[in-house]
Amino acid sequence: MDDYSLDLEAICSYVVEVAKEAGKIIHDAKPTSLTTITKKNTADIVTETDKAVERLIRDRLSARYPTFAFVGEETYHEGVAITDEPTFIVDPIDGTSNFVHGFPAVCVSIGLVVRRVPKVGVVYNPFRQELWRAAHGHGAYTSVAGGEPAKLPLTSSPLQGLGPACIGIEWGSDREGPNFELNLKVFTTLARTAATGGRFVNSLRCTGSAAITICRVANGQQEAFWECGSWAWDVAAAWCILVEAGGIMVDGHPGEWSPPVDNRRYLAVRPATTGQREFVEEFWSIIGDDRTTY
Ligand code: LIP
Repeated sequence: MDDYSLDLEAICSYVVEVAKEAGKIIHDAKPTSLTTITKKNTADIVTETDKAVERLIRDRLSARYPTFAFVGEETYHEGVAITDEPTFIVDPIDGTSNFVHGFPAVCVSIGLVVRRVPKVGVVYNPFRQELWRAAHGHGAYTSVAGGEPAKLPLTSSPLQGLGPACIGIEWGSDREGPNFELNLKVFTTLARTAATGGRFVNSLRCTGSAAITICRVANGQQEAFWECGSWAWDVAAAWCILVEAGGIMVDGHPGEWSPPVDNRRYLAVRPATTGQREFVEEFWSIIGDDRTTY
């Protein structure tokens, strides 16, 4: 129980049921160009399935928890604020571009935040039947196809800086201006050799789903994930899973070690016995004084 007297484990179990029901709709959907709607640009899209799934999740959660607030990607509009009250933060389909391409890195992401801190997280990929779940204080678990849940992290060793790191990045939908320029600078610095001014990291990965990538970081399978410009619904659920696994989430810009869930700039670092702080400081040093507009 926390200070709102919430049974977080019971909430998590119910959210898993809802995520699986939503996942069946996503799995059985057949998105076409007719059901794909362009939002800001062709890299920022939504489908009728996103909207239908959000309606289902909202109905289920508000019937069971009528006093909790709800923020969903597809019903969000400017002015909606995340308050201190218990709030479900939902991305009905994280990885919509993957979804319309039939690329199976797609998930339902349902988080519960209290005082803007993630307390419950469920991420479910219906195409791989891969589930991650966590409730604050109770650990994080993953399972595949209904198999035995494994406690996270699956693997853990000391962090040894950027050099040996596999890092998740995303291109996002801003392809000009300061946000794009900072992405280019960070990506090329991570990739370049030391002789040409870079950090020569082991590898960069771009899956098209922030939630799934953060869960992989929580698993211990990638060292970090960095994105500026994503939204609370992309990260809220996976953030809880990451922290329960022993990872940390800090600001994507230098300085803030405890950002709020709607920070829009995120650096997730995997569970490790040592080296998390040094890893973050090394990453932040690449950004320096450059800033995005988020
Ligand atoms: C997407 C993210 C992705 C990010 C995109 C977008 P969507 O979520 O998960 O990592 O780069 O900008 O926000 O739109 O598929 O729910």
